[in-house]
Amino acid sequence: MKKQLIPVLAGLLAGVLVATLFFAEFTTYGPYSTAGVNSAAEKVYVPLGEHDDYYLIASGGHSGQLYVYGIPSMRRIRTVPVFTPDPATGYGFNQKTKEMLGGYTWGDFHHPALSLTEGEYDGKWLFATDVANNRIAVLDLKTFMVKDMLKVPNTGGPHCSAFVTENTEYIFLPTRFSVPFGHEYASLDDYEKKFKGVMSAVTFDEETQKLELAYQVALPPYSYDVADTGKGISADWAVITTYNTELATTDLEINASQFDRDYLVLFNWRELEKKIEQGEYDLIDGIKVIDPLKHKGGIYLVPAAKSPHGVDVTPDGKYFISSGKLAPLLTVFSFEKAFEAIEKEKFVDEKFGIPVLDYESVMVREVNPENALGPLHTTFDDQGYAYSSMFISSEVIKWNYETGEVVDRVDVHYSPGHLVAAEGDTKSPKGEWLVSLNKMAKDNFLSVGPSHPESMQLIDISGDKMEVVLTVPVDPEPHYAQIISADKINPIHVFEKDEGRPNSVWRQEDARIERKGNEVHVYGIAMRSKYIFDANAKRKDVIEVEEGDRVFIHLTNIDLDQDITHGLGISDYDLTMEIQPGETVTLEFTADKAGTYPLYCTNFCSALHQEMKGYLLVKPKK
Ligand SMILES: [Cu+2]
Repeated sequence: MKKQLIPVLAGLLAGVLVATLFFAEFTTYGPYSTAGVNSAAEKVYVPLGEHDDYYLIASGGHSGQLYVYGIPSMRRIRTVPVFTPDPATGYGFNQKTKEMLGGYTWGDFHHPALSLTEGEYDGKWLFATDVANNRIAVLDLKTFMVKDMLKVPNTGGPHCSAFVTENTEYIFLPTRFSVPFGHEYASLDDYEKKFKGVMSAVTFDEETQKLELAYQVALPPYSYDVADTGKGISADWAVITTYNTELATTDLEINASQFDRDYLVLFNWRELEKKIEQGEYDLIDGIKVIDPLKHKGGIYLVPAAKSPHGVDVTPDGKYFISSGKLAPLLTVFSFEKAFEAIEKEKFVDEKFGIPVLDYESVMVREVNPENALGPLHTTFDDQGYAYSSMFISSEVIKWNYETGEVVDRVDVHYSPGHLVAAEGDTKSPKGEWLVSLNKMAKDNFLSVGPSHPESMQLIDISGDKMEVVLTVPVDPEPHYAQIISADKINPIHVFEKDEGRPNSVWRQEDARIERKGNEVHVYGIAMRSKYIFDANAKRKDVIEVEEGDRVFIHLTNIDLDQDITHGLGISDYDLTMEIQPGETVTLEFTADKAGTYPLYCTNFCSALHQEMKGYLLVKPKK
């Protein structure tokens, strides 16, 4: 007995020691500390019947989707398809959205950008960019649906976009990779001569709800990373970070990290607009292109710390802060100093026709918090503080951008990329909340195999000390997000009944099937709990066509009640659609397989939802 007692006690002691160390580790942050449990939980609790105070609008990265969360609960409210087909909503399956996606089955949604009025979110539109397939989309925030999509030419991934000017005059999309015009073949030996770092200026017309390419700028063949627009005194300006100013064409890990400084591109978009008006551009494949080698002015380069990633303009519009991912520095630059340097032509060099400003004459201060590594992005609160993410040291640093003083630091888990504070990139940030978009979750959640989710952490920034109050998993991969006051967004509950809408049917007796040659048009109704495709048929819920027919099913959901959405799935035809209350949607396909195919409502709509079904009958060719 005595012999056994020692190992047992030793084991207990070791256990206590391990537990102490373990909890000591975890009491350094967030909801796991005993003292903080209630307050952190209370801070994020939103009772049933009440709603969150803010929307968090996050890009879904290479899922091609938009994620909508509520803050402070961090509940994921909706996944909205943007660049990728989505069977849950029929997006990319129905006629209109299939055409809009242009045949692509994925996208890489990098940055969401809310429309602005006088530098504030107006809650009307959301712009989204696809880094994989060079597209920009616009969503109507009354419906959270994509209204238009534009393919952007001459671009190798609009990574540092979209960014929007103070009154949504332009949405700018600088490329990530340089490519030759028209994506034509070119040897990489001709990189310097033939490749261009094209930035596109896109406009959005609220009336027609259309995006249009206004002009492009042929910037040097660097890589462009992130960007921001000015505010107030700097409202006519915008700034972009570059890397690979070494013009490396292979092994960028080494070859694009040679120089101690890369550049920020500083440009005056009013001046560029004037150039276009005055005809100072080349017309290339029908696109107006400003080439700084020929059309000088309005664009400048500012040297910045090695391979900068983020650049963010302060709410007062006075400074732009760049973060060098290969240098531990946060650099504060002054717009006023830059304007003065431009006026006095304090140029130290010229690159591809663009004057390079003297670093010292634009820089205000370098901030280098002790042991903080990998600064990426900066967001702002309502008290004059900046919050910067540190990718390598996995923390958020709170600092005063007027003095450079670091006032607080908090660990995040792990490796934050972007971070976002409530309306933190507008003229009037709200403070209150900050979300750290972490690239790694590692051990935070139950394991689902070798690939882990990313994580988002909600941080209370209302007091002097930042407090991590909630950690949630997230699908790959939010690159950027914006937080907007919930009261700025007013979605509709049902689509307005519009009897003049093409292909719509509102009275049951008007539902009909019309044949025009080998085209069959079904003008049908979806309602609780049935389909009416042909009011005069023996079986109103059956569509019968001939093999080879081109079929158009135009369906109107006449249930004008909130949340009564219907669907239509056709078995074995790989077809699905969603029809929201009051909406008319068209599904177009060729009936190329003869046979009997059940169809049914995919979206639960009533107690008799299971009864909402019918048949597609495809008569074989004789
Ligand atoms: Cu239904």
